[in-house]
Amino acid sequence: MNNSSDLPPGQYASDDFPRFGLTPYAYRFPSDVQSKSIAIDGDVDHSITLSDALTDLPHIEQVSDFHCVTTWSRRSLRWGGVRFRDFHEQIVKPQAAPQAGANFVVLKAQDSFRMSLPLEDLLADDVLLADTLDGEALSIEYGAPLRLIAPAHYAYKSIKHLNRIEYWKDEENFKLSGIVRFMLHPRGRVSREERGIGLPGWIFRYLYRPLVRPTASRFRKAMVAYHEKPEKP
Ligand SMILES: Nc1nc2c(c(=O)[nH]1)N[C@H]1C(S)=C(S)[C@@H](COP(=O)(O)O)O[C@H]1N2
Ligand SMILES: [Mo]
Repeated sequence: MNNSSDLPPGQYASDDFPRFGLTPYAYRFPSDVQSKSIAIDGDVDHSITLSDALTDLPHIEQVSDFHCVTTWSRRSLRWGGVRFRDFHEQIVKPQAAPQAGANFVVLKAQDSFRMSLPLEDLLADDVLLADTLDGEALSIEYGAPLRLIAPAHYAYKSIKHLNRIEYWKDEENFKLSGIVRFMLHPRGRVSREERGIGLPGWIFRYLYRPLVRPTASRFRKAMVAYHEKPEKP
């Protein structure tokens, strides 16, 4: 049922699932949509680059809701991928060896988008490194070739086109500039309405809602332009 009563505070159910993000990213696209390559770096004993981050790990499917901070939510999306926790325990720990206390994780994407989360949040049961949506390989719109899915957090944490993960002891290694700094919450938990910092969460609802349509439209136009010129990502 598309009933908003069981949605988190301030969210409404959207029938659309737009390609979305901060406007500067509308015209940025991944250059490699094939290889699920991930570099692991930061305060680790060994910096490594995996050519396929998902090999040798159990591939699972999970249905979850997706909550954009601008208040639209898309219900019941079926993502497939590997649990971040499995990736961390079975690949990162033995191969890269993050140092004690390197619990602040920075995620980076091919379009230069970047995001941080405490390691603890990434180890939750429902956090995936996802490579499929509805059983199909991720399209460019939805984050090809690999994205994070962190359903308990606003979707700005669910970074698309993921290709680099850094483990740090010190949060100083992650600096956001200007407006972005106040827009993005270090944890961004949906249930607590951690939309941003410096203002109560509900105030952001009114700031963001007018931006939904123009932003979705800009991202849609950019995608059309991309498909018309596939040789120029
Ligand atoms: N690499 C990257 N990841 C990103 C973004 C982006 O612009 N670039 N936007 C974020 C935001 S704000 C949202 S709401 C979701 C949108 O995901 P979708 O385009 O699959 O709907 O991706 C998040 N992850
Ligand atoms: Mo968003």
